Amino acid sequence: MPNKPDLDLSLYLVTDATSEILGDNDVCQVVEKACKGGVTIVQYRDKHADTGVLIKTASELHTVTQKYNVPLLINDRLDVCLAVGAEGVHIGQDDTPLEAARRILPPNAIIGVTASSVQEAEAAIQGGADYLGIGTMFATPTKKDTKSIIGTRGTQEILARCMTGTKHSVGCVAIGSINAANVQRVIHQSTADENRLSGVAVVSAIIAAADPQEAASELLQRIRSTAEKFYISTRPGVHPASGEVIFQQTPGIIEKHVSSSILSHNMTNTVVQNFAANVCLATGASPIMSLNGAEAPDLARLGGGLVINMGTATADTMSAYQAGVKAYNAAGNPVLLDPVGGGATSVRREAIRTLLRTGFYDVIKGNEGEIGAVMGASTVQQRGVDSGPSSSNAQQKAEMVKSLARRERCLVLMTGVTDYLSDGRRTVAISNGSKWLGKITGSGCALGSVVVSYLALHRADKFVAAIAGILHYELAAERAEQNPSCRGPGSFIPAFIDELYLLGQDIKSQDVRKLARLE
Ligand code: 3NM
Ligand code: MG
Repeated sequence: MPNKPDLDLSLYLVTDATSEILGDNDVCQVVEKACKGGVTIVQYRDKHADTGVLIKTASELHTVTQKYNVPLLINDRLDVCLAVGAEGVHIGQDDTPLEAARRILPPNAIIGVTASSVQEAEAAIQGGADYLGIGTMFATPTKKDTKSIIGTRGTQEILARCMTGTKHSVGCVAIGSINAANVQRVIHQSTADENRLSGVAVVSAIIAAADPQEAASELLQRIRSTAEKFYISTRPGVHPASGEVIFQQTPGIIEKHVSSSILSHNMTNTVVQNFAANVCLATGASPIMSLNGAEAPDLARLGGGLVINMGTATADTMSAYQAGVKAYNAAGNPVLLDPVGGGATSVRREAIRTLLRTGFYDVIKGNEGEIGAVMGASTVQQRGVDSGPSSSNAQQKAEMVKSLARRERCLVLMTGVTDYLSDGRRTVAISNGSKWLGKITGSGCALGSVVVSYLALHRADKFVAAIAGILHYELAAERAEQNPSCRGPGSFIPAFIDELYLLGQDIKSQDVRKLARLE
């Protein structure tokens, strides 16, 4: 048996004996298949069986798990653990208290404790728990009496306090509706700085699977490749570019974009569709304006990016947005969330909450009120979707984007006269653009369409990719405003489309360093 310090929590299987999940299958056979597929630890959990049955089944399970060198823990029942000599127990907050369990079990027994809050986690660590089971991540039909649904944000708060990345750490697994489709973003979004989940615990994703071995092996493979697929802004192993390096890289990225025909898939409102599509074309991307969730999986595989522009959050569009983010997350291609008018109505606030729960966004882009709404801290009641008067200074805005970027583990772009972009580590203020951008409809939405195709194109560093997209857009707007043909918002639009195209043609002869107003 592995010693306690070697406890591998990567893929933690919890059994279930109910017919809805186990069906007619034999739990020992299912666990054996799961062990073959690579589960690293097993918990025998049966809330209803008689003690005699529990001991018999646990003993049979132990024979299986020992064959695969996988520790077997017993849910709640110390007596069953002792009776069969299993490696340890898992206890909930209402079960035998940790210190009593420690006294009863042999010194090398593994004891895991369920924690749903920072307080419970701290108490369990103080008490010497070997690992924490953090939950409930998402509501699950498997356990009907769950007390608190904490999501990735609640999990992140616990991890931030538990120092899972240090040597005094305790391993943590999350549980509740985790499956192959969401496991990577759940791990990514739960991470707090260096503190990440050691793994995830699942019941139905393996027990109810048609092929438990295949399901376990797929889950494990995804868990192990999370960092390559989901990262905040810099691909693992790529040194984050800053200052001068960003200026050096920008023209090359823009030039590559111009001839890329990269897909910019927009789920956006009818008001801006035409303008955004023209903007995409002029920058070298290939736009598709499709609000059909059913075709999102096919489109997601084409290597482009998706804009979810929450302009009209009806039941129909919401299900399309959700299908969209799931499809792009699965394909590993970027998604930008534009929470249009996010703070204006309760419907939109609820829509933001739903969308944040559904998937991972590489970029969250909005004006100050919208970013505030996403933070859940908006005190300003928005009137329409236009940006209202600003209530904070530059420092506060920079702090806002930085803290949201850290919380959601993505890029945050706050648009305005000055745009603020942060990946939680690097924050930049960009003061290029034109006053006319604020006088035409859809200029913010179209910027999202451009940023997402730049992200799809330049994968090494999303922060640098977003800056290149923003500069392409805003330097073109400046040139359009200076063009004699531009007399106001109406004539600005065609001049702007022209300049988006022309800037792409002569970007190599431009001194981006001199033109860009970056801080
Ligand atoms: N404990 P599934 S949730 C056993 O929140 C259990 O502590 C939970 O099942 C907790 O992976 C849960 O099928 C069931 O959603 C998880
Ligand atoms: Mg329990």
